[in-house]
Amino acid sequence: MVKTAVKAAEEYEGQYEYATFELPNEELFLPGHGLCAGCTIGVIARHMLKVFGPDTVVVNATGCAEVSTVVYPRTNWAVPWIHVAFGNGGSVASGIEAAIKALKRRGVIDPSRKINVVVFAGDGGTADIGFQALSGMLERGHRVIYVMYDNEGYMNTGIQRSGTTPFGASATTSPAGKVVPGNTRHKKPMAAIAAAHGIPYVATANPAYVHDMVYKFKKAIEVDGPSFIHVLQSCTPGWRFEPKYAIRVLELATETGYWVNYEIENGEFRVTLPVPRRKHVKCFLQLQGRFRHLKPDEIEYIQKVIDRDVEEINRIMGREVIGPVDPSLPCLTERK
Ligand SMILES: Cc1ncc(C[n+]2csc(CCOP(=O)(O)OP(=O)(O)O)c2C)c(N)n1
Ligand code: SF4
Ligand SMILES: [Mg+2]
Repeated sequence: MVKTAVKAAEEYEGQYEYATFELPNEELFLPGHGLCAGCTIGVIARHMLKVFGPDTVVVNATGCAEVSTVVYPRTNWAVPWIHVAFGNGGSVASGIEAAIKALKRRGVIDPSRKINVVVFAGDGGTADIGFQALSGMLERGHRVIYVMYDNEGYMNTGIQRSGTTPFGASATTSPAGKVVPGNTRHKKPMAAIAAAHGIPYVATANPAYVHDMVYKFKKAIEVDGPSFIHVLQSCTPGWRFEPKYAIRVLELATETGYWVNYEIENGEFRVTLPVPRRKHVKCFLQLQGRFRHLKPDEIEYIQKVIDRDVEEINRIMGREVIGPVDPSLPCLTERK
């Protein structure tokens, strides 16, 4: 999959860089966790820590990432880690960052030591209940990397909808029925909302494109101020796909334009993963049970919303970085 992206990059010369740095072999997110088969939280956490390194404090809000990795007396985190409430990741991380600064001023911590503070929180813990803590943290300018893993629902508590659940998805609090086609609201654009705070670095990422994701993690730690990375994350029981499709479904998110990988660096917007020709959104939807009830006109409505968003992105970029839907593209291609 990375090769495909690199090929696209060649076609769009000059717009696209990949991480050229080596990742360490050392694992700081350890195996033996209780995440479901096909859960991509582990892919995100593992690569995040490879980039951030051992001098990192992880602030983990209540959610799947937390309950599946710290079952007493075990932990999968080989770095300092703190569990915080569902909604206060931004506040706790702000306090930790301020405390590190104070200890450096007093000479308790070597002032030259670079310690990364990262919030690792779900979509519910970020876009909904944790929103004000996040906003305050961004506004005050703390040097914290906020990584929001977005499985598009409250998965840990039984698949309730969240502010980032997409239109048409069936969840336990937005069930599809005869009248209502699942969730009737649209996904909250968290990266754009974070960017509106005027922070130095904002990005979207997709674990199916690991090079692109780690490149963004790397950029985030180089920033002197807050950064926000919105990462799409596939969830086997919540999205209802076979575990073997965990990465394929994420690829389809990008290949259909449902999910666009971009960054906003000091206010400058850039698509980091161009898609010259898009697949129809039905390719992404039909792999997942949560969309299985959708009627053709509802699928076409979702397609139209994506087309409109893509048009806007191309307008901002000043050229076509996300191409038109090509109906000849197969949804899934054979893999060896
Ligand atoms: C104030 C409060 N309300 C509700 C809960 C119950 N609760 C714990 S985690 C969670 C949902 C988490 O959703 P998200 O942040 O998206 O993480 P995910 O489980 O999807 O990984 C809820 C509702 C809680 N812990 N605290
Ligand atoms: S419910 Fe979803 S997010 Fe939670 S561990 Fe399982 S696959 Fe991951
Ligand atoms: Mg969630």
